[in-house]
Amino acid sequence: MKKINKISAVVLSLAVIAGVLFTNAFAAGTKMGDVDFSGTVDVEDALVVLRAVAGQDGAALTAEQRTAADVTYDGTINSVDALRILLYVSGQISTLDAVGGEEGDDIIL
Ligand SMILES: [Ca+2]
Repeated sequence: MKKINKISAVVLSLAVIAGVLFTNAFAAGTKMGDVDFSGTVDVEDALVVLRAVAGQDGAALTAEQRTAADVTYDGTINSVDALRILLYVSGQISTLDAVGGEEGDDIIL
């Protein structure tokens, strides 16, 4: 019985470590706005968002893409996210980081 408990403790510990490593890797590897994971934020990322918003066949976003696409940080993906990506690409705004305020507030572009 003690051996089973030790094995269970080791397995649980490994699972926790793996979970932490995976979470950190995801956070470090996700660049906000880089929806197609090309390594840069460009017009194509806005198009990927717009295609998904328009419901084009095969254009649905994965969970990781949705994380990268939600540059308005409101929990939904819509054309405003694409617009904010375009404003960033064109230099109209300098960052895609969170813009402050409370969740659900209107986004100040
Ligand atoms: Ca990209």
